[in-house]
Amino acid sequence: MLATVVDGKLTKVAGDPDNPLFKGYTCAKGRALPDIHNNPDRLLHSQKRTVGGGYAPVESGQAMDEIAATLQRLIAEFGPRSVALYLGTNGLPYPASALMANAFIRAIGSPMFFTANTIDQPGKQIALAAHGHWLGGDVNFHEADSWLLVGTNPLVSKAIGIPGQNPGQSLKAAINRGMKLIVIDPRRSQTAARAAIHLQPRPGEDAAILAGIINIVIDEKLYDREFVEENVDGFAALAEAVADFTPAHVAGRADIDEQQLVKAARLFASYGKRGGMVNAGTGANMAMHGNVVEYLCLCLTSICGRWQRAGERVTRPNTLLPAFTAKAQAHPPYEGWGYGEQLRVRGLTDAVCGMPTAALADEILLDGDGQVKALICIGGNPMAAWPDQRKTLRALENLDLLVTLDTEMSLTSRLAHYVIAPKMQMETPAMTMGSELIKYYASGTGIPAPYAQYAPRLAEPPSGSDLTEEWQFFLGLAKRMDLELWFINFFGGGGGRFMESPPIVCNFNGDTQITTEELFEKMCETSRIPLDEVRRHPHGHVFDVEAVVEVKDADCAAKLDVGNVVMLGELGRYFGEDIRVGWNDTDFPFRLIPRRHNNFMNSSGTRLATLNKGKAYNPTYMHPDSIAALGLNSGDLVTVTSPHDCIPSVIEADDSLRPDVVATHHAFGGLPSEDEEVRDRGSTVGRLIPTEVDFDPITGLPRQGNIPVRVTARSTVGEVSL
Ligand SMILES: Nc1nc2c(c(=O)[nH]1)N[C@H]1C(S)=C(S)[C@@H](COP(=O)(O)OP(=O)(O)OC[C@H]3O[C@@H](n4cnc5c(=O)[nH]c(N)nc54)[C@H](O)[C@@H]3O)O[C@H]1N2
Ligand SMILES: Nc1nc2c(c(=O)[nH]1)N[C@H]1C(S)=C(S)[C@@H](COP(=O)(O)OP(=O)(O)OC[C@H]3O[C@@H](n4cnc5c(=O)[nH]c(N)nc54)[C@H](O)[C@@H]3O)O[C@H]1N2
Ligand SMILES: [Mo]
Repeated sequence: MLATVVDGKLTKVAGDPDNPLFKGYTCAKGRALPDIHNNPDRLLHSQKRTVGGGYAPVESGQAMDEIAATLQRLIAEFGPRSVALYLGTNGLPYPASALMANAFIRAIGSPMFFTANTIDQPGKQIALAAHGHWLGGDVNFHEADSWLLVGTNPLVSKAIGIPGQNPGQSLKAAINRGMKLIVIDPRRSQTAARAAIHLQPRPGEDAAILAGIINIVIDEKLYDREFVEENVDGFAALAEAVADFTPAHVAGRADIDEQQLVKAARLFASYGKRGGMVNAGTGANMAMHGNVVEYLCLCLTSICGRWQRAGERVTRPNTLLPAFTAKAQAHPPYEGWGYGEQLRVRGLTDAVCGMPTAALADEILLDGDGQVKALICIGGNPMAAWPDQRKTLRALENLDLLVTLDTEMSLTSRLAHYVIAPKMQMETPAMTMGSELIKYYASGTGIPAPYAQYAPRLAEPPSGSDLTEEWQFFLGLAKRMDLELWFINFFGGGGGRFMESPPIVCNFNGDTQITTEELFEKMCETSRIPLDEVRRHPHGHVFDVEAVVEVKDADCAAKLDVGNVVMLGELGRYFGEDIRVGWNDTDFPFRLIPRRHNNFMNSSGTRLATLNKGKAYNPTYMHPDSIAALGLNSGDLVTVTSPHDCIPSVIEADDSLRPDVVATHHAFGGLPSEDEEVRDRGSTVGRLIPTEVDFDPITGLPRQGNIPVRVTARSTVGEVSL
């Protein structure tokens, strides 16, 4: 981006036409960065809760003194497990934050490190563990003739499948050169509207549809026999597991046209010279069976041989991460779950996707050995984003110490004992290492080029402010608690298993004097392209990396596994579920699905007039015919009720939805006591979601999509109905 800074203050952000990948593109959230930085509601000082329940500014050093003392007392009395850390999405723009937070929690000896990943798409890492990784990497979207997207809308989310640097242009170029896009989505999303085939099923049927497609591909022998023979295990087991998912069965349960399904399978498997991949998003992952959905995406990709092959260019060679040798071979499956720290509820454990965040509220509420007493949240907003808002509220109120690191008094910060005010994006240096790292967590993500960029600090923190960087806060605590921190530039997900260079480890103690710039230099000591070289290209650069996928090692016997017993076992049980029973439930005639808003990043920005344009709530989108059938009008106040709880909302006509489906954005709303402010704040979908009824036994992810609901008129805002 091109940022204009006047007297140290950020005044304008625009696209950078000289950037080789973004080509002048920015999103609404990026262009709003001046208003985000100069927001009058931004915290310029850390806050401490007063006896009366209000907040008063506290000098950041003093806040660290007091927090460190409380943590020491809690650890002495209840042990290290009593301290937990939660990393939300806004920890991620700052490359050192998560790493230092992780070093801190390890230094005190607590296993309780949670992230938003396990309320997002943890099935991606579970599936990769069960299936294995292809060491040649992904097919390049820019070269593929077909692509299949399941429950993701990358034109808005920029998250997966279509390269997110300029998704509109990338997709347009692909369609112009003949790519056939296939989209599975109960809503005619912005992405689905451009697809060659759009299947618009009932939500929650993605595993059935993918199994159905695999069944057709196997039955019609459209798979890549040579690739399967050479690189894939478990083919017979997969074929048997999907055999029951006949086109008629799938079309019936998913309520789609049988011929369209067959057409989609044939198009994906046999169209063009270079077939593309399959990626799923949050929509498909949150409707239960996310692990199986992700696993079947990998299975379909693998049986069709849709991975980069020997002699082809590496789509995502590292630039700021270390160089590696891409090879046309499998890294075998590995243990992905059921190990490590045991949770005290629902038989959950640590796993390759991280600790189950949906169980953290229970760990706070459940008395006894190991109970969590202190929680530090970095750039996350549990009250807005976690499932079961009322339970989350009880849990956060039960804590001896709640600390948030947040730029504003977010819904969660309003319950905190301390809110630490951080510097913002343009006041800190930035680099693209994290955008490279993400490919190890999920195929279809990251930047499809040897691209890197570094940006120095551009804006001054507002005058008179007292702001810290998140990583400095953790180093500050370490100093006061006399801890030694082992900062590891870790390569998470399953990727750490096959990175050729060992991670960089730095040792810090309270006396360490280091700047963020110096820390980045350490993190980049093993970069393929030296950081100095990257810095020479202020507009970002696609480096001249001649990385080509090498042939398979002569002694390599590793294979990708499409026959995992646990995954296919779940598919079998899912086949037996009579999904139609639920669909005739007159108490809950609609299914509520998630979708993202173009102008907000989860809860970030929802309060900002530049972005919400006067509409600071999340409507419940509903087909106009369904609104009429209820005798309601678009804009009416309603109550949305699930079997668990209810929320107020405002309905809005949207003919892109199936008539039996309603949709809304998550991470809006106030406290349950603020329901009357629904037209100013929206409401929290998480309140409708129980954590212990329908949940994934491996990751703990509850059913956050395909939620049975009824929608009823609400005469007064204050009314409560259940
Ligand atoms: N029902 C339902 N629930 C969901 C989802 C869904 O689709 N449906 N989606 C899930 C997904 S995918 C995710 S990732 C999670 C998100 O869950 P969280 O990450 O917990 O929620 P966010 O709203 O992203 O939290 C961001 C916080 O960072 C703060 N912030 C903004 N800028 C900065 C900054 O520069 N520094 C710091 N330190 N803080 C900053 C914001 O004020 C906000 O409080 O929610 C999940 N929850
Ligand atoms: N503008 C913007 N961009 C974002 C975010 C944001 O809040 N705003 N959040 C970021 C985050 S944290 C994440 S995790 C990513 C997520 O990125 P995506 O996964 O692409 O999220 P969405 O844009 O919500 O797209 C989900 C799609 O799934 C569909 N869907 C819902 N239920 C089902 C179902 O049961 N089956 C199928 N097949 N489809 C279904 C919805 O209609 C919707 O079109 O986006 C990131 N990017
Ligand atoms: Mo997410």
